[in-house]
Amino acid sequence: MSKQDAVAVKHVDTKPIDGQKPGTSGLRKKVTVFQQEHYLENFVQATFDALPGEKLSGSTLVVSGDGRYLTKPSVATIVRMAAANGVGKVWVGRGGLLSTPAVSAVIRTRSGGEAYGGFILTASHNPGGPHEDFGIKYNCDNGGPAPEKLTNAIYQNTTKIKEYWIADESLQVDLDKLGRTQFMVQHQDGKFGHFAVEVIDEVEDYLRLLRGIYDFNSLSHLLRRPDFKFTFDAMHGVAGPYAKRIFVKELGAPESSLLNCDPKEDFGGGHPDPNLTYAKALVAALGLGDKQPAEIPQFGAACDGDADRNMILGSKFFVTPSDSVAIIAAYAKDAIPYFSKGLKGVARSMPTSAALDRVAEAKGIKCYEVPTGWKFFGNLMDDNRCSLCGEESFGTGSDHVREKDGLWAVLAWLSILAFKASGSRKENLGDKLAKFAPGLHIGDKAKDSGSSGQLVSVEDIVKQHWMHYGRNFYTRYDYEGVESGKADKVIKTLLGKQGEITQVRNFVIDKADEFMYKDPVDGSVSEHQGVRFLFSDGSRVIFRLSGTGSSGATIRMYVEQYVAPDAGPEKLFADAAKALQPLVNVALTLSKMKELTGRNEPTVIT
Ligand code: G16
Repeated sequence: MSKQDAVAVKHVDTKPIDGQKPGTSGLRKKVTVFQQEHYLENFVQATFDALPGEKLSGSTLVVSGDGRYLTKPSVATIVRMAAANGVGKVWVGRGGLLSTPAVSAVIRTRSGGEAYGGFILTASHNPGGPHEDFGIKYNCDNGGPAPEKLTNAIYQNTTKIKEYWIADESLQVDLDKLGRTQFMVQHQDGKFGHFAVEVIDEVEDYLRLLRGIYDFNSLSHLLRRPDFKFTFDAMHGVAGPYAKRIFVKELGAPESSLLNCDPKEDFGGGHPDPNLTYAKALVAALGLGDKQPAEIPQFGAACDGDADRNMILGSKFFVTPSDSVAIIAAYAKDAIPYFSKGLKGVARSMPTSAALDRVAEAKGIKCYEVPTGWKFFGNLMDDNRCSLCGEESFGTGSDHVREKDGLWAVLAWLSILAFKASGSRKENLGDKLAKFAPGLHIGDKAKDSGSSGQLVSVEDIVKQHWMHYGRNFYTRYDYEGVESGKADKVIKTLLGKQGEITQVRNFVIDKADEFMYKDPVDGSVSEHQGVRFLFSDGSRVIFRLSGTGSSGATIRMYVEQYVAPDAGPEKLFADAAKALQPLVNVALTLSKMKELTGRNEPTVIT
């Protein structure tokens, strides 16, 4: 492109807009808020201004999102601002689409890790559409979400911003067409610079990474077995194109295994949060709904809007996210080639159950406990302290990227199923049970488990795990859309009770505090990360306010109780809701939830 055709950079006067403080994972607001004049531009300029100019100049950035309403115009705006701020090249996924873990993969691996960082346009599991949510976050050159130091600097910049720079509207690219478009940009100081936009295949880099982690041959063998039925629900989020390419094209699963795999700007009117309340299609298909389908698959999974969360189901069986990461840790070395040398260490967020700690202890590796937010795992991974992480909030992942990774988790579970079916481990839950509790049966498939080539059900894998490590009964109550003042009062009431009371009903309080985290790598301290009550029998109740909502407050109440393996199958396999009811009542009493919020029931129970 010649200098005559150069795109001019404009300078635009602006002023600070309130409330641009990033939450647990970026800035999430209603679409109508993002549509205010200068709203997106202010945040993007504040981010550029928080990055070192010498690093940004001539750099490569990734810009893409989960396809929700406002994604494409926002990509176009950020691309024009990147050109104006001296960035050399922008990679955009086809259609403006890249899943959150795929952005991390592109930053870390494409062209040998050339990218300096990236903007991800997503409000994750929150609904989309003209009246729903939008979001933006910045990821650094390690592929992970910006640490608090950087998000604080971005926020400070938003409170002082006076101007931003953007290239003229003639800088346009067809986001649906793969390929590179070259531009000449004329900056405000009259200098010229080169700028390129490359629309890249949204799956390719991510798929290449997964191929190096999993045994695609054995996964393909499993998915092609006529006696194995699998269902994946993308909830109309960005996971769709990845599922089509990976499960169907690469691994040979029938196309009919996929549900809701066409990305939609409003997620088909649904709430793209993979849990028992919102993943309705999957829950019904796996026999966990009101009606029983004629044929129930042995395995089902769903991802959220940006494909970083996952839910794992077996036939009529739900795997809690806390159990899921513990079970992946238990099988990692045997079932996943990437981990064949063993795990360096593992980590979980504080409210996540301690099931993972028990596996770590058995394997002689360290288990780190960090505040809620994937960004806290990044330092541990960068410092080679941990290779596998998980959160109760349906997030699981490893150090292959620096985001949680929904499809990775699905492949991890399929690898465990393939491993169990390969007959390499001669465990037989039926025999074990017969010794343990004569006369107790947990399903016919259990009798076949471990025998050569026989499929082992998800339920049996989980029950075997509990019998070996014990079970951390776990539930989370969400009170969504609570008035902020009332939610604050609940937290204040709980803090007020700490130190004041020592026992609630039969539960003796061992320790009560507000969780504080000191990062072992850089020494940074994060305070006020959840109110905890730890009881003498190892049970816990925890309260915190969600950091991912776009308006009002969501109170999360986490309840956990451990039952040791020697308690026997009847106690270990008991119904979780019933087993936890006494402790749930304690949590409700402590928090005065009903009195202070006026809510008799939570909105979501997981
Ligand atoms: C984000 C973070 C997660 C975190 C979750 C908690 O998830 O990336 O690490 O566990 O928020 O959300 P809350 O603060 O609402 O409890 P996502 O999937 O929304 O990006």
